[in-house]
Amino acid sequence: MNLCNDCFLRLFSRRVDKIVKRYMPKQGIWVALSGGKDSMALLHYLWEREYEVTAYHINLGIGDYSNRMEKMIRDYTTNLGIELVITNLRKEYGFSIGDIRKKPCSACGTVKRYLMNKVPRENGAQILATGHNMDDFLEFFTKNMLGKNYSWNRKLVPYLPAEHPKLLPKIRPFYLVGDREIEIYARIKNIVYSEEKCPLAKFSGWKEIFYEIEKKKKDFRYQMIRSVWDMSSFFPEERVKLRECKICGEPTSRDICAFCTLREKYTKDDQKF
Ligand code: Q46
Ligand code: ZN
Repeated sequence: MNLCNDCFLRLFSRRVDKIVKRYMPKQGIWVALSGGKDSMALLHYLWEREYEVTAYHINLGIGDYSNRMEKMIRDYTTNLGIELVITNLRKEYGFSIGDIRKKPCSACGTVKRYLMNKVPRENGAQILATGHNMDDFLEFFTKNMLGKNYSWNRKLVPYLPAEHPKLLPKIRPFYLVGDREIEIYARIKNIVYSEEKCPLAKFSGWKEIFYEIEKKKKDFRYQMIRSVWDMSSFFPEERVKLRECKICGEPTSRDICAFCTLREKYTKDDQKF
């Protein structure tokens, strides 16, 4: 669509506000920041609308890349006057994602899910907001369908209520806008973010395919995500009984949670809990 900046910003806000106005509390909002465009734009969006937010960043210990992200986030949140909480995985838990050779992204996912729930909750958060966007969800949906992981599609919604007293509800305000829209928004608003990709990231190619389709089928991505949202509750439910980890007390479906298992495996002997 050829829109002037004002019309673009109106359309962008209309789509984001569909989620924010429906699900976002006014206080106790923690925003997970990686340093990339999505999370930095999300923080800016909420800050501009005077939501009371706390920024949260995890230094994952992926070489200098993690230190560069941390510095940029520190500078950015200081400029906006937003409180920032940082967890340094290596210093606080004795291991880092840079140490993990086998499937580091899967371990990283475990670490982020765990800390992004535990740290905000222990500090009074009511909800966790992440910068996941429409294109991310379309990619998850496509992969879930191809891998026959149908039940995982139940979670591809803009708001996930808490399933356990120790789990925070999650909100994805950018559910109805994608990479390209957020890039334009960030450019218009002069938002600082890093274009550097994590050195461990793998190229999937799915997003490029969605954009190719959209060249021929206008509004393809938006129509698809609306359908994913509508369909989510029709997918089979995974019945997992959550209990508390015997080591850390956080919710898990096993005796020992995935985070404590990782920590036990990768923490050096002298730093073990
Ligand atoms: S999972 Fe993998 Fe990302 Fe973690 S190790 Fe980097 S690429 S940051 S979203
Ligand atoms: Zn645990």
